[in-house]
Amino acid sequence: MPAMSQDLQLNDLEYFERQGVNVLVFSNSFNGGFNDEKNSGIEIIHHGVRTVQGGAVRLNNTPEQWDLVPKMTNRKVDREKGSIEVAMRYDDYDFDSRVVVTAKGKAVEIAVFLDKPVPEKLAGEAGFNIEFLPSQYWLKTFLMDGRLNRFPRYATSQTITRPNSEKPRQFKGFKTYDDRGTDRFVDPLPLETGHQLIVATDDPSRMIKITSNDAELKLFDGRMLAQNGWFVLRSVLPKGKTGQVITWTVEPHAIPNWIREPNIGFSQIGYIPEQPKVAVIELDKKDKPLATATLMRIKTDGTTEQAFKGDVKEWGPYFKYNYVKFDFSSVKEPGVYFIQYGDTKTNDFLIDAHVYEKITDATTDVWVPIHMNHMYVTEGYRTWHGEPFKEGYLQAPESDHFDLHRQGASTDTKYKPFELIPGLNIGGFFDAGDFDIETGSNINVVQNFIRTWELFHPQRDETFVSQKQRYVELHRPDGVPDVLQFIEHGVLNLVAQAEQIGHMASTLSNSILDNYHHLGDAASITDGLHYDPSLKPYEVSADGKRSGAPDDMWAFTNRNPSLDLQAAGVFTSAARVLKGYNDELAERAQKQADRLRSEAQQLQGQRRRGRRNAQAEADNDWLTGTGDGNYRNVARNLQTLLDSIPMKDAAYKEKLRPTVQQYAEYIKSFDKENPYGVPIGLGNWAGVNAVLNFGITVNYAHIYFPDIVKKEEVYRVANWLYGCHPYHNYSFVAVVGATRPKQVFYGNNRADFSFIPGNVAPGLLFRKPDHFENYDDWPFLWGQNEGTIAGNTQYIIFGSALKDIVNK
Ligand SMILES: [Ca+2]
Ligand SMILES: [Ca+2]
Ligand SMILES: [Ca+2]
Repeated sequence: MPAMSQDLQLNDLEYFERQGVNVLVFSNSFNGGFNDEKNSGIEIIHHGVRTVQGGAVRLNNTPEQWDLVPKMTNRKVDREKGSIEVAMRYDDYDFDSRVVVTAKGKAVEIAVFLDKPVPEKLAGEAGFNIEFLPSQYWLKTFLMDGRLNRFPRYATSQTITRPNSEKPRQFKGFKTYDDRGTDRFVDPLPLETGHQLIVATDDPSRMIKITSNDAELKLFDGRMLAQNGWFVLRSVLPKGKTGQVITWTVEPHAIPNWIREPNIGFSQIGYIPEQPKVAVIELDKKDKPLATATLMRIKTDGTTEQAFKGDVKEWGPYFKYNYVKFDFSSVKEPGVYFIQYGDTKTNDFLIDAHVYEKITDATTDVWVPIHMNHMYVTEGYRTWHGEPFKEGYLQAPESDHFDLHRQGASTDTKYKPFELIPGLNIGGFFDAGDFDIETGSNINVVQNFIRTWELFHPQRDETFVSQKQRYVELHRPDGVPDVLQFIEHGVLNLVAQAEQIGHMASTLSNSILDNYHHLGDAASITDGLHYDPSLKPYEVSADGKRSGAPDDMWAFTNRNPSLDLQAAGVFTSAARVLKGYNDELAERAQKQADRLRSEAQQLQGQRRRGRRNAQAEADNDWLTGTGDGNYRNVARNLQTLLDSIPMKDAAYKEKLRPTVQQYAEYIKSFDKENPYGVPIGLGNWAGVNAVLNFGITVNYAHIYFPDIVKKEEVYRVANWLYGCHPYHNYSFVAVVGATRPKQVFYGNNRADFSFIPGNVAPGLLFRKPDHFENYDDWPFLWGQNEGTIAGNTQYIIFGSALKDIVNK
């Protein structure tokens, strides 16, 4: 009778479960891409929140993102014993270990086994670690062997330095730190040590007791080295021993009969009177759905009244929760409302004809200009950043890079490795929470702005941009529509790449890891002086123009003809748009478009000759509806076809009709797939880009074929973005969403637990096997909280189209 049991049980999804507690053992494994993403190993989901992760054999007291992570080589579930065994390996050190996790009543036992002793090089360094989410533990009490203490709000414990030779190798041999010539690294000292730790003795929802008789427990604060560090509990593996070397008993407290509070999903920005209004209510699987819910109205005298009472309809289970819906579409009277379901009340929201009017303003007026590279950006009394990268960009040498880039043996340019490529420090946009120029993303940005401009001609002017002064000021109109200036700014960098390099760089990015994780003013990432290898480290030339700091950014220049073709496409459109505004740039863009196109076609010609005919045939089948009718293919291609409508004749549009009919079916298919009616991504980066793409296509399909894709469909993605989604009901768009937008995002001000207005979060990160998550007190997981320049400009198209539809 597992459902009634008070003990932890191994369930069908291969994790340990009791009411209020889930213990996952490598349901999510470390993946090489970005190394430690704080998403892997042994994890605890405690009363609905994933508060513990990272349980594994690690090589540091407080591992950082680029410290080595173990590769899982085997995972074995033993139902009879109620245990999960994981084998892990560090190839760099030829070091294997095993961890066996076994349910023992209300606790799990974690046992670490070694078949061979810890390698000499790692003795005293390798240990079993587990990590606690700081924002869920800070200011709470803990007890170590009876000694009381409190988790610090900010990193203020103590450190020592040790010789670099004692530090385990970091990812690909990179270093996350600049030792200032000391040849020593910083190592945190423990907050406490002992044999029994009880965390959060003052909070039953977070209390966990950890005991080890055979090993010393050490508690560290990982934020001493990196703002995204967690509290780490570890036991160092003993030297020279094999067999069962460490045993911990971990007992997460469970609140008796705990049932998660319902999460009432609704649109935080509110609803226009005539649109469908359906709240999706996420319920604990042990929660019994109520028969009705009510919509309450807050009157202008401050009193409340019941505006509507309606049935709650069951949708059914989706991953770990159960879903019901409450439809209050019949309420059309403008006003201030909230939803009440049992004892749960939402914050208030509006029903009003104007609720969509400002949805893109924060993104266009604030987020985008703050991400303009090579400019000084100011707002009122605040400077967001000075002018970055004044020393320009060097030709990247052959290298394997930490942000997933690569430079091959040949530069494909006239420049030698480390030679200055002139003229690249102009225009362009910071990629995301980092400060590099991803060329592909910057092409997308310009495309997105051109699409917005050509369809909707937004005249909004809230930003002063002077390329001459390299100066941007927010909320200061300068007589030029901002979108035009953003297009110009993007094109300035892309055209410079084509002119100076001869083709498109894959990226302009950091050369050293210890300034890649920069948090602060972008202008201080590099020293602004040209790197001169003849100077000693930390030395500046007598004329003050060169330094021995190898911090200059690099241009990764391997030629990619398909990227060149993309650039050629965007240059052609940009030339059209910029004509009459910046004729000189328009001409340069057109010239590069023509050159890149013919060169790229020549380069691609040999490779693609065979493939091209087959592809053309497939496209034609699909366009005429004689293909396999695969909805996902339809979805992928429809946008491109819709975009061509203004340039083509009526017959072209008619030919699209059957495809759009298929697409209308595809839209409805999501009502069966999940309770929210949008495509939900399960990848390591949450699915906002797919959701936005879907929203844009639905909007355009409605604009061109309103008889097939009905107006009511265009609100699906808006609802999702603004709060009708799993986990919580906060808006994913920073500051957009009347009373409750998300509070923290992975922007470049994330160390302040803040946001840059208008940012769009990736959204709900799926953790295997059944958990959706979006932290709103911890910004540092990029997969759920980072906004990108391409995604946020996609949002501008989506929002512009939605406003256009609503206003018609
Ligand atoms: Ca990047
Ligand atoms: Ca302007
Ligand atoms: Ca420099």
